[in-house]
Amino acid sequence: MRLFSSISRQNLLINRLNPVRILLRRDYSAASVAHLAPHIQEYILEKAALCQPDDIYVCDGSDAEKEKIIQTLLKEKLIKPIPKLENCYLAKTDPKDVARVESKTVISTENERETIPIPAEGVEGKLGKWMAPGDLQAAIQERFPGCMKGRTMYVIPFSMGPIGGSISKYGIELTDSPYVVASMGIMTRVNESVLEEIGSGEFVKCLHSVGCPLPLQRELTNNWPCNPENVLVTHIPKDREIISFGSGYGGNSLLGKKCFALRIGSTIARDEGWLAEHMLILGITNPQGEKKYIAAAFPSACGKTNLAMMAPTIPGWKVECVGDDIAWMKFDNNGKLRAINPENGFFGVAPGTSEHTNPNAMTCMEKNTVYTNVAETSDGNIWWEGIGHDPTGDVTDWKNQPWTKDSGTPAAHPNSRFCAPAGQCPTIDPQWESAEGVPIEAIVFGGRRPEGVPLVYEANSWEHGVFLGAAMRSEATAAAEFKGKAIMNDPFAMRPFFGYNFGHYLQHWLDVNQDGRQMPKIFNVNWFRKNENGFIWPGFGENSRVLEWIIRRCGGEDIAQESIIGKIPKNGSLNMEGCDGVDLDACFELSSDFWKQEAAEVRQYLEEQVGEDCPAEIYAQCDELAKRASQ
Ligand code: OXD
Ligand code: MN
Repeated sequence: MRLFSSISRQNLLINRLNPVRILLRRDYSAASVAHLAPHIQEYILEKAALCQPDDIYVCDGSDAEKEKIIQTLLKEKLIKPIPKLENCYLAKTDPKDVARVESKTVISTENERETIPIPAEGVEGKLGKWMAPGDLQAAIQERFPGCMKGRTMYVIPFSMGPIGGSISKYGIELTDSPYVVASMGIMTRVNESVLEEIGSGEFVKCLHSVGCPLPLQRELTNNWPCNPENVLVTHIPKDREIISFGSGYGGNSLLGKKCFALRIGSTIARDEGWLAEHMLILGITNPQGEKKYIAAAFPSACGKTNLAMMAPTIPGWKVECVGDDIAWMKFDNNGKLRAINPENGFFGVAPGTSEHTNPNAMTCMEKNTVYTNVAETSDGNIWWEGIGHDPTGDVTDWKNQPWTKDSGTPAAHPNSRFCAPAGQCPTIDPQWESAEGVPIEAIVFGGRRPEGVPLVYEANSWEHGVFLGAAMRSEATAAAEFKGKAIMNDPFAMRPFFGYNFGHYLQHWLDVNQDGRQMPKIFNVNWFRKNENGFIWPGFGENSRVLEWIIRRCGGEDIAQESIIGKIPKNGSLNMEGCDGVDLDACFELSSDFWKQEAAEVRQYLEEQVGEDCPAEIYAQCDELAKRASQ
């Protein structure tokens, strides 16, 4: 960590007038600032002048620095060690700061239509929120002046993707939260060398403040600084800039993740002709040793991490993990789609993760992990619902209250998380840091659909596949502020993460299908169909049977038959050896009434939400589905 210096108010004022010169006039050793390009200095000092921190530290990403940050967090009682786990810590947040806040997340462009399609009259738009540039400036001025008083501004140079990789991009996050520094150090590649890589080139500007200047103006809960009444997470695509205020949690504050890798990332991807998607990436190897890679999009909390790290139950097959949340995908010069996971860690939902559902995640988070809002036990361990065993010792819940099974509330918050280094996953793919990315054979969409949607089907064409992404729906998630189990449209699992108008996004997906490119096959899966006894399909490791079928289809095997919705497995083609008692007929039952209604509801959604911005091809695909279901 490099100490820049204490900045006096006066200097900050002067800095506003001539930031670069003033910085260089200060008493630094030439070597310590020589590597900072003028435009980086200018960015840092402009924001420092606004936020008025006491100090500025430039992070170098070293182990010594990590240790220092942990010590700071311990001193501030923001985290506590978990005695049973090596170098693991537990943070508990203010209960008002527990998830992404979609209602306070905006994109700012000159024209509203660049950001969101205009919904039909009287309909609330659900595909993102727009803010006029003038209103954004006003909102910033209401929140940021002096917001870091008494605190340190940390400068985090980070890379999304391997440093130097052809698909990678760089960012600099300025934050007053050491918790964010610790978490970004796991989730991204934080390294001084990023500053050199940026050189005089572009970087994504990320400003974050918890909005709690010192001395405190409100009492903290759990020592967790935040400003829930004034949360605002903003994106300015034309400037490649993110400005986030008031929340210390996850996607609101670890700006490399949803804000950069998806919202700003999708606009960069559109401009540069590639795809930035809410997708896991996995490698699957058959008993003959042939390996293929798949990217898969599921809405938040639908088991992406479990699928990415799955232990296959079919003998001889191996699944390895490249990433569990985000894929950046670019066609190479040979027309092959190649993907990287831009992240460096997993920010996984803890509840439901167990030795049964995800043994690899359990191993991955045994050390060097920051847990947030899980419960703790009196014998020095952590616990959550669905961890697969009873708690050992007395439990203190995520709100710091004594907890028993009769408490009537969950011990761990449903959106509690583990933040663990990806390299610790026992099944991390040997190619996971490949600079040029791994070749993608198949793209898979899915969601939580208790009714009507079969276990797996294949799109008839690229255009049909794009329609499947557009038509995605799923039960609501705890990862955002929604309650209950309503079925929500979540196209491409990107509804909270589009960086620009979804109609234009669909056109971009249609446009990447070009002559000379090897377009991946597209599939839809549903592990979550239910009957009166619960889930029909056992899920988890058994999902490898579905992946096997997908991979065999990619190899051109004649194991699919036409249906009203696309290609489904021919009878007997799904490998069910060793998996008894599954009602496969129920998994694949197709009701034309269900699909007629589904097509009608999807059309209504597209008409109301996307209107004339929705490409005609997508409406045509929807009409085709309705026609096939009516025959
Ligand atoms: C996540 C999410 O945290 O999608 O990954 O909400
Ligand atoms: Mn996600």
